[in-house]
Amino acid sequence: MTFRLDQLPKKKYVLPGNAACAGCGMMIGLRVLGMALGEEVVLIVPASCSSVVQGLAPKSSIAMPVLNVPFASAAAVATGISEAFKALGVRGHAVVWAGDGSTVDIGFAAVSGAAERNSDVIYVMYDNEAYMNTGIQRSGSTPKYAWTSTTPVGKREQKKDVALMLAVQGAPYVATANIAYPQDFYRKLKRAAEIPGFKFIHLYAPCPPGWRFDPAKTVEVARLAVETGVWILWEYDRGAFRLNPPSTIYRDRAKRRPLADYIKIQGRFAHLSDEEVRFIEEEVEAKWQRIAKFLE
Ligand SMILES: Cc1ncc(C[n+]2csc(CCOP(=O)(O)OP(=O)(O)O)c2C)c(N)n1
Ligand code: SF4
Ligand SMILES: [Mg+2]
Repeated sequence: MTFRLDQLPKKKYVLPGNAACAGCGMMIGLRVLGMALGEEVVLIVPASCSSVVQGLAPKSSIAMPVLNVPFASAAAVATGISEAFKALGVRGHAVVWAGDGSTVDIGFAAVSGAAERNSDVIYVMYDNEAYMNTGIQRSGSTPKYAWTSTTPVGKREQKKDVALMLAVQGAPYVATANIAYPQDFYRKLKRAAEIPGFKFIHLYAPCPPGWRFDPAKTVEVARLAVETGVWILWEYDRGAFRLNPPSTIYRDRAKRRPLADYIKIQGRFAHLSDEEVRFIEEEVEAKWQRIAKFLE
C-alpha cells in the first residue's frame, strides 16, 4: 500500500506549544503514531523526554490517553492494559511509546518477557540513541564512537540491535522505521494493529541537541541514515523477513551515499578520524550482511 503524505489523516494528536526542543525527531514520530492509532489507543510512556514534554493534565500536549509509568515497567503495564481491554470487551490498543534507554537497557527484561508471553501490545521504541532527558548519557543503543556526556571521547561498544533480537525471539511482528519516511511508519503501525500478539517497532528519531546538529536538519539527518545504509528499513511479518523501500536500493553498497555525509553533519562524531569513519563503514556493511542472512 503506497499513499502520499497529504493523504494521511489531518487530525492533530500532538498539540502546538509543547515543551519539546525545536526539530525533535521523537515528536515527529509521535504525530504519525497519532494519525495511525490515535482514536483507539492508550499510550504507556515510561520516564523519558516524552513524559516531560507532554506537560501536565488537563493541559497536556498529547491528545491521546497517556499512562506515565516507571522506567522498567512499560511492557508489563501494557500487558495488564491489554488483558483488561480483553476482559472488559473494550476495543483499543495498548501502545508503549518508550525511549531507547528504558527499552534496550533498564526495561529489557520486561520487553523480552512480554514478547515471550506474546502479550497483545504494540511497543514502539523511539531511538534517539542516548538518555536524552537526563543529559545525553550513553545507552546500549548509542552507536559506537558517538560522543555523549558519559562517553566524552566516544563510545567504545557496539549499538544493540534490539529489533533483530526480538525477531529472533519469535515476536509475530517486528519492524524498523524512520521519521523521514512517515508513510512507511504509518503503514507499519497499521499493520501492527492488525496482528494479535506482541509487536515491536524500532523508530529512528534524531535529537538535535543530543547529536549536535542544526534543528532545521532533523529530517535530512534521518534520511541520510537510510541513504548511507546506517539505518535499514525492514520488517519481519509472522515469519517473512523483507527489506522495505528505499532500503531495498541500498542493499547494493555501490548505491549508498558516502558515510561521511552522515557523520560530518553531526557534532557528536566531530572527533572521528578518517580511519574511524572507514571502520564504521565496514561495520555498516557487516550489519547488511547479517540482515542478508535473514532474507535468504
Ligand atoms: C529507575 C529510574 N532510573 C533513572 C531515572 C531517571 N531518568 C528519567 S528519564 C531518563 C532518560 C531516559 O532515556 P530514554 O529512555 O532513552 O528516553 P529519552 O529521554 O531519550 O527520551 C532517566 C535516566 C528514572 N526516572 N527512573
Ligand atoms: S532532548 Fe532530543 S528527544 Fe528530547 S525533546 Fe529535545 S530534541 Fe526531543
Ligand atoms: Mg533516548
